[in-house]
Amino acid sequence: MKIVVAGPFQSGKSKYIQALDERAINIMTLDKNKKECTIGMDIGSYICEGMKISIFGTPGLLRFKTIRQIIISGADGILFMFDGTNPDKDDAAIQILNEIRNRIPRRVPIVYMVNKIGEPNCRSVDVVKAQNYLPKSAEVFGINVEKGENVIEPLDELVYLIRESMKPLVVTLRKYQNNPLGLKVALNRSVDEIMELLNAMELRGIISIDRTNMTYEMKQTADFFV
Ligand SMILES: Nc1nc2c(ncn2[C@@H]2O[C@H](COP(=O)(O)OP(=O)(O)O)[C@@H](O)[C@H]2O)c(=O)[nH]1
Ligand SMILES: [Mg+2]
Repeated sequence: MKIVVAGPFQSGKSKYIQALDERAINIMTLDKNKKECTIGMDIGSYICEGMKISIFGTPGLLRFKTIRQIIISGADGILFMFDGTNPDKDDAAIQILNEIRNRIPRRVPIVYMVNKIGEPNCRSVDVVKAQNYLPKSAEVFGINVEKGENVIEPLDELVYLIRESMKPLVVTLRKYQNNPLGLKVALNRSVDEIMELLNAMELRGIISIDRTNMTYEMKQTADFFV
C-alpha cells in the first residue's frame, strides 16, 4: 500500500516520516539558510496489522511540482500537512493540494494534519480548516511531530479509509476469481479498463495474474481489506 505525505515547505513532512520510521531515507540538500530541504523525496515504511505500508514524502517547494506529481502517482491515500504556526504557507499549501486533487482519482482518501500544535502562535485545527476552505467533512488531526504527539492517529485513520474504499472491489475480485469475463460484466468496464485494474491490483499485491490463461488469483494481502 502506498501513502504519500504532502504539504508546504518546512511544515514537518520529513520529520513526520522519520517519526514513523527511524530508518527512513531523505533525499535533501541545504538551502541558503543552511536549512535541510527535501529536493527528491522521503521514503519510509510502516507495518499495520501485518500489511507493509510504503510512505513517500514529497518536496514542499512549489517549483518541484514535477517531482511531486511522479511521487503522487498510484497513491492509495494522501496525508496532507499544514504548518499551524505559519499562515503565510497556506497559499502554497492550497496550490499543492489542488495539484493533488487534479492528479488522483476521487476515491483516494485525503487525511489532513495541522503540525506544530501547542507551539507559540500555532492556530487551532478549526481555524486552519476554515482558512484553507477544507470541506466540512474533511478529517483534520492536530499533531506535534517534534513532541511525538498524535503522530500515528492520522495514519491509522487514512489506512481505515483506504480499507473501507477498497473493500467492495476486493469482495468483487474474490467473487470472480478465475472468471475475468464475469468480472468485466459485473463492473461494466471495457477490456482495457479491466486489464488496467487487474494490473494495479497485482502491483498492490492483492492478486496475482496468470497471463498465460488470462485469469487471476487472490493473494493473502487481500484479506487485509475484507
Ligand atoms: N517546533 C516544532 N518544529 C517542528 C515540528 N515538526 C517539524 N518541525 C521543524 O520544522 C522544520 C521543517 O521540518 P521538515 O520535516 O524538514 O519539513 P518538510 O520541509 O515539510 O519536510 C524542522 O526544523 C523541524 O525541526 C513541530 O512539531 N514543532
Ligand atoms: Mg522534507
